[in-house]
Amino acid sequence: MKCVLTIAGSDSSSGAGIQSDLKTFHNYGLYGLTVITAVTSQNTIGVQSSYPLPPEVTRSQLESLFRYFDIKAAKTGMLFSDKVIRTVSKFFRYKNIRLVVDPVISSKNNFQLLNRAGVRELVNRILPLTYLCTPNLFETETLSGIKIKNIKNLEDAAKAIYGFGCRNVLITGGHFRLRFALPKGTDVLYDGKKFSVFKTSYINTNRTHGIGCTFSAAITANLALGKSLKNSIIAAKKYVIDSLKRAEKLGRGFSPVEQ
Ligand code: PXL
Repeated sequence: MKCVLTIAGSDSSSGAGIQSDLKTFHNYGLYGLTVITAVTSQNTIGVQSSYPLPPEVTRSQLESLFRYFDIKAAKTGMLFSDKVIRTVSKFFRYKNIRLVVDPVISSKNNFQLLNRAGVRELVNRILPLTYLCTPNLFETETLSGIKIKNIKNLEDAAKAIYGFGCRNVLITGGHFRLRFALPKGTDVLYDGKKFSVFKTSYINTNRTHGIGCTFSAAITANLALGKSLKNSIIAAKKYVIDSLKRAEKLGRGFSPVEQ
C-alpha cells in the first residue's frame, strides 16, 4: 500500500483538515499518515478556537514518520505559525517528495489559521520546495499582494506566486465571479510557461465545508498513484464534484463535503 502524508490542523467536525485528508486518502486506497500542527474546535458554522501544538511536536511526528515509511507524496494545510513552517521546511529541503501546498490562511468565518509571520515564511521557505500550490482567490490575493479584478490580475498573481519558487500554481475557482469571464468552479493552472483552464459545472450547495482540503488531498492522492499533474487535477475535480453531489445535510450551516 502506498503512503501519503498530510501536515495540517485537526478539525473537530471532521469536515476539513487532517480528518478530511485521511478520508480522501482512504477512498483512493492509500495509507494516510498525519502530522497534526494544531487542534481546532469547530462545527458546521465555523471555527471557534484553535490550539497549537508546540513546533517540537511537529518535528517529532515528522521524524517518526520519515524514519520508517516510504512517503510517495505529501500535502500541507493549516500550518498555524512561522515556527511550524520553519520546522516543516527543514524536513522537505533534502527530500525528493512531491509536496502539494494548500496555503490555508483563514477559515470561511474568517478565523485566522496562520499567523502573519507564517504567511511570509510560507512564501520564503515552503513555496521554493513546493510542487503544486493551490490557493483560492483570497489566498492568491494575500500571497501575491495583487487585488484580483480581472483575468490579467489573476495571471499576474499566478506568475508572482510561481516566482516565489513553486513549480506549479493552481488557483482554485470556487470564489470566482462571472464578471471575471471565468465562471465559478473553473481552476487555472500556471506551470511557468503557460496557463491551462480546468472547467466543471458549478454545484450550487452549502455542503462545502472542507472542499479546499479535499481537493488538494485528492490531487496529492492522484500524484502518489503516478498520474501526471494535469490528469491528477482532472481526476480530483471529478472526485470533489461527486463528493459535493453525495454530501448530506449534517448540522446547520456548511455540511462537510467528504462524508
Ligand atoms: O479549509 C481550510 C482549513 C484547513 N484546516 C483546518 C481548518 C480549515 C478551515 O476551517 O479548520 C483545520
